[in-house]
Amino acid sequence: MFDQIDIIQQEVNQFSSKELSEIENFRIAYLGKKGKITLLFQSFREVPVEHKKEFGQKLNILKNSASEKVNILKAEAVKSANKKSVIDYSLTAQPTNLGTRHPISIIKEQIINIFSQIGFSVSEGPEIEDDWHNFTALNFPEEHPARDMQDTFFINKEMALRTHTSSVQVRVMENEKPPIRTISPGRVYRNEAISARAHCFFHQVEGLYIDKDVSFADMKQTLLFFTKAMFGEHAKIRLRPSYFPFTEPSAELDVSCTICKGKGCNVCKYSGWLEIMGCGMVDPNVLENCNIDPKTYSGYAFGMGIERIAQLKYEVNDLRLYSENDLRFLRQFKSAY
Ligand code: 2NL
Repeated sequence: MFDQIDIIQQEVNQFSSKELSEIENFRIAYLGKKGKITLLFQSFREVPVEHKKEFGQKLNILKNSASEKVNILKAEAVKSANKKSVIDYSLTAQPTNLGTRHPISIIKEQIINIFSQIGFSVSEGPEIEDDWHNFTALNFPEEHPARDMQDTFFINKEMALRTHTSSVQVRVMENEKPPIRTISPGRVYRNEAISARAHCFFHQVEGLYIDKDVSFADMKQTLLFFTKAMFGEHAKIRLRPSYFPFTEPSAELDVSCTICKGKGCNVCKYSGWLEIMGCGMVDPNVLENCNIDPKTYSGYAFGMGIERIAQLKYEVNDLRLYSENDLRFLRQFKSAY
């Protein structure tokens, strides 16, 4: 009899299940009317008097441990069944964290939109360029400082990270016949110490228009259209003479100060004007380098920094903010399109 208690106790200890029906079957088999433990209680009468006390105690421990086991296993089974099947549809939805577009992307899209309205396509090209497309075809003299390690990130003697997206436009001229009317947005690299005003990479949009009889006046009108579309109808432009190896004549384009509207403030250093891009007539040497006959065709080109335009539109005064991924900065462009 005592042996039987020990055997059943072992069976109880070993039993485990996550299924409610199995647990109920176990309960019936051990604690039910004809269960093993219940039957042992019935045999209590047959136990000799001197063993009755010990037998009773052991039997009670067995019964309690079996019913405790049943209760615990049932509770666990009910809990995991609830987890699987109960979805509270009345709960409010989890808030989703919507990202924001980067200010550089926003301005880039705006520039593309404006130029596409007047027939410009978009061209892209490699960020790692050879010497020909980045410098030589663009009329850079052999000893030009931009070809120096100090100004350009070289990968080897031949290849470098492009310093402007003019390299993309050289590729377009080599591969297509005029009329060519395209802009090339993209990231460019310069070997500069990082500060509020300079960074080792920035973003550019360059434009190129080549056809018969393209004039400086055409360029001026196109850039006036762009400036008004970007900064508003009130915007005025002026062109100042400048120099680039790849354009002749060359000019710098200023817009009337977007903050003080030309009256004079600390953003425009009391001049009333802000520089926004470089431009000029494509140098005949560049056309020739790209197999376009400069006697038949002429063209204008321009280049602007996207960071510079964004700085004026959003009044951001530190270039580093664009690449630090500080959410406090980026979240401010939530409502921008
Ligand atoms: C600037 C000035 C400029 C160009 C870029 C260009 C491209 C070809 C031929 C001739 Cl393929 N010119 N691009 C022309 C004048 C100025 O950029 O300050 N950019 C940020």
